[in-house]
Amino acid sequence: MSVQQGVSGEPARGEVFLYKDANFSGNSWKVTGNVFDFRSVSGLNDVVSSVKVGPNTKAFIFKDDRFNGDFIRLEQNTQVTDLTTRNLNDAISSIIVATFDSA
Ligand SMILES: [Ca+2]
Repeated sequence: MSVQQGVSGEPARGEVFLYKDANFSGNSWKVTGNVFDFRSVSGLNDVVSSVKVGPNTKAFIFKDDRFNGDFIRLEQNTQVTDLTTRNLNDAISSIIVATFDSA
């Protein structure tokens, strides 16, 4: 399973932290792989408001399931305190998590 409920500390390589509320608060999930439909994880669909991406990791977050609809790319070590600023608050339904080696 590529999603675990609850996070602590900061995301490591290959990890993306999702939070239900802005400013990295509320329920949280650690994601370590692609999830094509957030409805497969209890309480996760259309609720995420803030995100942290680990080192050597990129995330693509999508408004719709199966990597459809509006999306944004988040570079390594990105922290988005409020997805309202990216027009994706309480809206994302799938994610791609990609890991790479340092140059
Ligand atoms: Ca939310």
